[in-house]
Amino acid sequence: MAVERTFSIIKPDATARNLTGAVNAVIEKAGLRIVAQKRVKWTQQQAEKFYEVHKERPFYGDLVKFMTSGPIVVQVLEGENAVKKYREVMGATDPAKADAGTVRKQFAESIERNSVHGSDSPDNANIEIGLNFKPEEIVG
Ligand code: FUP
Repeated sequence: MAVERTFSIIKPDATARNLTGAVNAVIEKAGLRIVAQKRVKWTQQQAEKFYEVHKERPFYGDLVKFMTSGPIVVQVLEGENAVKKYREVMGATDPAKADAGTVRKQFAESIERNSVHGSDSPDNANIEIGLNFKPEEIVG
């Protein structure tokens, strides 16, 4: 398996509780390298575009509101099988269903305020990285 990249977000519930470093420690302990990282605040338009796939879902409006409610940390993670590995590190979307030791089990407040995002496929990782980083911002 070749080295792969995935896109990660540390969400507003986590930045608000000063958990950026704690989440990063879990990421790095799992063997993923943070090869790009910046703290930003998304506009409504950025959040709507990022979550476009969920546009018809009942939680879409609240999700966009939450994701623009405070600072987020966007990241590119690199490693063997990075997409799948980071999904495992994050745990299930609903923290009540997440395995012990995962980021969401340890830190998430609810299914919406669930601390982190990670791409669900290599194709989506490329799209999401492209929406949030210029190539020169990624230093592997
Ligand atoms: P995940 O890939 O685990 O982040 O989960 P999804 O792509 O299914 O959902 C994306 C985001 O939508 C979640 F992180 C939080 C939000 N969401 C809700 O707020 N309510 C739901 O019932 C499902 C998802």
